[in-house]
Amino acid sequence: MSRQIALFASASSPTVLVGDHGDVTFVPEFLDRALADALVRELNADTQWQADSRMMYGKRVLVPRETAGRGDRMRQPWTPALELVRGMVERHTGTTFDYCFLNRYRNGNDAVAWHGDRDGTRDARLVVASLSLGATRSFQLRPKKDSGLRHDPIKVDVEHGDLIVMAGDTQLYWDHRVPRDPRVAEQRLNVTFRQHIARPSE
Ligand SMILES: O=C(O)CCC(=O)C(=O)O
Repeated sequence: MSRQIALFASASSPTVLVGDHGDVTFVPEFLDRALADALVRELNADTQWQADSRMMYGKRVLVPRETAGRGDRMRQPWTPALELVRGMVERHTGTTFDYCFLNRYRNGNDAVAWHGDRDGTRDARLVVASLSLGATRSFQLRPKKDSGLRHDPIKVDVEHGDLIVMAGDTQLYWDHRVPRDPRVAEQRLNVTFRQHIARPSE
């Protein structure tokens, strides 16, 4: 199956979304529809999603989306299509990834608030490659409050099969989010390919 699917895969030339104190590129139609559809089928069939919670103002609240992790040495391994796509993303970025973090936005009421990935950690400069599947949603970037940068929010509609790559200083200077959009009735999945760097003690 993977071989057949790979024949249909395509990558368009990237568009630079952020080039100042960060490096964010957007690749529309990184996956063609057949491969994107196959990935959604596999992830829907075979992922144990969990409802995460966060402390907010002293109360524990559920985050408005479901999450999961898959990858090397993880309880949930790569699926065949995910493994294939990991290879494509690795070739595109020139980076290796050993796990991915999955978000499931059940409809437009699910969202992720402004945040940077790996905030405050020494891994903040690692590449994060973010793949969109399913419903079209708005992916937004803005400078962190303490960054000293001035820039209006950057907004891009991410569609089924689109890829966003965040590299360099992005996570140090920029936050990103996917806001609520009550007009959206369909599910969106997001796969962020990441690197787990072993600590000396591991
Ligand atoms: O769903 C997305 O496009 C963004 C996901 C995200 O920001 C994250 O997993 O940290």
